[in-house]
Amino acid sequence: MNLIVKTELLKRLFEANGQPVSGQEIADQFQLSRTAIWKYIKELEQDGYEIGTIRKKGYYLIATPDKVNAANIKKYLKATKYGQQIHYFETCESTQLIAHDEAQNDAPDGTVVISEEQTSGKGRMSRPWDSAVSKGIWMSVIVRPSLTPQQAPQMTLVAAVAVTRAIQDITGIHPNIKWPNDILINGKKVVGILTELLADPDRVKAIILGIGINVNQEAVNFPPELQTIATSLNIETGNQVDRAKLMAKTLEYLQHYTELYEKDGFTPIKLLWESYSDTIGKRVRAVMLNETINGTAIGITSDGMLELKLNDGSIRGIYSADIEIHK
Ligand code: BTX
Repeated sequence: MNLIVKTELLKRLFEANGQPVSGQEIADQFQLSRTAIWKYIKELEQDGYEIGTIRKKGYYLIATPDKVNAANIKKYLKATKYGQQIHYFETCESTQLIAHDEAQNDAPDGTVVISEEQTSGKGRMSRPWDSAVSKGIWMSVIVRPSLTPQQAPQMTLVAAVAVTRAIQDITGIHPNIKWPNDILINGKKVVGILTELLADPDRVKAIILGIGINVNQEAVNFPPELQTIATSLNIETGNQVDRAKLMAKTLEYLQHYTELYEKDGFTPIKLLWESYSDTIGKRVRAVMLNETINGTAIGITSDGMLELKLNDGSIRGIYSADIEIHK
């Protein structure tokens, strides 16, 4: 009840665009007293909203805190399933760890774990992910698509397409995807995606999509070793970007493309992915655990493998590697 009333109050305050909203009307709608509504207003103020009062007219919104909490996301959210449950933290070690617990505890499809800060953000192969306070979107989405464990790795590519499209819609910038999971702007990493699987041999129980988007950092907010390889939407556009709006758009596309993948298979995702990719057609070096190979990236297969044409003309498919693109 608490969250429903708060969300409705906020929605009305936003929709009123600075004009007063009647506390009495909301009190009537929820069959609460005006004092109860006033208490919710005080809670919102504690959450960082600045709210003014005009006698006999009601409450009006002066300023919104820059937080990616459920109330802020929900005012933009069009996805019907993803983001309906949001677990919000000011700080945590890694949203992936919390999402794993939630997934084991039957969290529904589309549940989101989001934190303003991660003290131990994870990349692939135990690499660290820098997650500065309130500068990015550090979220894990628990998805339960009807896919076999063999089809699950392609969800990384589904997520990459969804995030790229969302960034494009919100900022007008056209990022590139580098196989399999990096999203780059001007050759620097702006997004990282980590896909983890909870599965039985024949059935996917949940896929945990860890998505890190650098949004409002300035160059100095990155540690020195990342300053030449990482960027943010703020650095690239010169503008602060509304994280809640971008997150809502990302969830909308994530749901849309996951459903498309379930319904029509991988081909439409593959085509979209290839159109955003900066890997296809390039000479690349693929660094794998036990070997390194050079070749020209010619495409991705229907199960998400990157195909390289080697110098001797043979074709080699790779599932997992770090890719360096030759200039
Ligand atoms: P990755 O292994 O492809 O990238 C990790 C590498 O990227 C690091 O070794 C470092 O060189 C570089 N790097 C670290 N932090 C950043 C950053 N903020 N921006 C650009 N480059 C960086 C990519 O792994 C997968 C990252 C997933 C992060 C999300 S955040 C929410 C969720 N929770 C969690 O702990 N991880 C995921």
